[in-house]
Amino acid sequence: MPKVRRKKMTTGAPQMTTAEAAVASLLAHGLDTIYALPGVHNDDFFDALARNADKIRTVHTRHEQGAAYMALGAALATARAQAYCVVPGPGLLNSAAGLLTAYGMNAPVLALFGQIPQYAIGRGFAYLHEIRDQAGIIARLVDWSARIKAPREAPRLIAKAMQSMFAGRPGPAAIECAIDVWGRSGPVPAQAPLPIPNARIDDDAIKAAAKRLGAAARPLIVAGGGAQDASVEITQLAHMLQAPVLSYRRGRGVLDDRDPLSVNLPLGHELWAEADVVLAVGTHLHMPLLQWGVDRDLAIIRVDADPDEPARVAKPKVALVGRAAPILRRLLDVLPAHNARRSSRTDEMRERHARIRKRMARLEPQLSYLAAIRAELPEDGLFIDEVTQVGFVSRLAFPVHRPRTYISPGYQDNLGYGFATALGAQDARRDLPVLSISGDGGFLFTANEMATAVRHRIPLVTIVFNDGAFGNVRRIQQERYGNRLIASDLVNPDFVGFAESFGAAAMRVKSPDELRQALRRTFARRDGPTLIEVPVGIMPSPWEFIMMGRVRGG
Ligand SMILES: Cc1ncc(C[n+]2csc(CCOP(=O)(O)OP(=O)(O)O)c2C)c(N)n1
Ligand SMILES: [Mg+2]
Repeated sequence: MPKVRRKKMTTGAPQMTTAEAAVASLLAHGLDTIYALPGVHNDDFFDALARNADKIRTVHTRHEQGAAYMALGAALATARAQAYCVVPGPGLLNSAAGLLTAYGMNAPVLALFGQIPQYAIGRGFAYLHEIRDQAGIIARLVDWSARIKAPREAPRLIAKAMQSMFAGRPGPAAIECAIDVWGRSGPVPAQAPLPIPNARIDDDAIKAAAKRLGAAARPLIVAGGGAQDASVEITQLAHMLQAPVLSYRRGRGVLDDRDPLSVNLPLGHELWAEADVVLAVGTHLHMPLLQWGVDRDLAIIRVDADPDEPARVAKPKVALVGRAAPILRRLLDVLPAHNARRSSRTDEMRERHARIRKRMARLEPQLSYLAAIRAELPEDGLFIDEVTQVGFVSRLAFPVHRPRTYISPGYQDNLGYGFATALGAQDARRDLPVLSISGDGGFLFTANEMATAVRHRIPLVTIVFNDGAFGNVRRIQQERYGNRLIASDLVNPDFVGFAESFGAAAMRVKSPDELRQALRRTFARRDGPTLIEVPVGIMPSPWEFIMMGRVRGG
């Protein structure tokens, strides 16, 4: 029976190679760019890209991690699916940190991996780039993966991959294809993009949530990465409830930081201690649940795209599963009937912000450098955070005004993700200024991609804060390990000379004021990549504002 059906489906279907079918399918899903590094396993696929170069750009990087991170940055900056393609074995592993980060950040990144000849997979014949159980390795990195074994399978599997990247918790998907299958021809049936299923909204749960929130005396909203597309709804809810909105890394910008109800981590920690009802939207709630504590006086309402997420650490009072925006719109409809009369918390919040700001004022020069950046980076420009001193403070104190304009690596917090991720963001959003910050340690993880930036004329502005050290590690060794320094000093290139040697613009600035002037000049030009080196000394620790203790539940 299945055989008959298959025959019917392919009757009259055009003859194509697997590679041609895959490229046609990417185009059918709206992709216009692929980040890639070629090799013999994927030559037929790259030739199909070459023959479609007027429809899909191939941005080649200098290392596979660059390709994965660029696809990640492009996905985060556009909220659309993005793809990268690399060779199997070492190519796959080189890209794996990027794919892992895409998983942690719920980013729709499609990885296309080559494979050894189809007949030999799993047999250990020592083919070029062979790796044991490649499919098994991939299956640990993403939620959905498959291998294309014949041309006719390509459109369906790519459509399924695309669907999986947006269904439930969004995230990456992966497809393998053997070296001898990419070039094989056969009939290829048409396949339209598949619909993205969304969970039915549970009206009983909406009512329960509305009742609890409406009656709350000290409501608090916590916004994570899953709230980025629900900015309008969260802003309305916050005002309706006079509820502060806590955001840290991935939720920054969901509520405009000019709104006094937008609160940072240390203020959120205080408010968590006082809250009677918490509405957590698109967040693991990792720090609150695992570090700050819960007790019976706190009712938690979770909104999450992943049905397994809400009850993972502690069972919430109400769980709403699905995309945040439609759920919150329904909640906004029902809430007024249950909402208590509320007086404005503006004055209280302004006073509390002022107190936190005063405590954090010692975080210099980080705060002044961030102020210089904010003064010059337009509101809709993108800021790409890194695992560095200025980055840590940015998570607490860089004012963000719009959703999806602050990109931070989330719980992987992997050093070296920033520069290449920012390149992808800037490549995909050439209409906006994109600014990347790195430490000297993190920058050299993907500094080779400066060649990619110049080759593809990507006008990214990169600031490298150079303290000649894995500064964060060094400070921990100084403070907690009796100053026994190990593996934390760094030998660096002349960063300005380094960037210029690729043909990028570069300059060195020595103060926040100089940085501001350099940024103004650079943003006015935007005709290619620019590196700005900022030599810095030891910076004060931000950790007391990040790793905070238990305030509930004993
Ligand atoms: C992939 C990865 N490797 C190692 C670390 C551990 N780590 C965290 S911060 C840091 C040092 C960062 O140095 P740099 O980029 O120069 O920033 P600085 O702290 O000096 O500002 C290291 C090694 C990490 N977070 N991620
Ligand atoms: Mg450093």
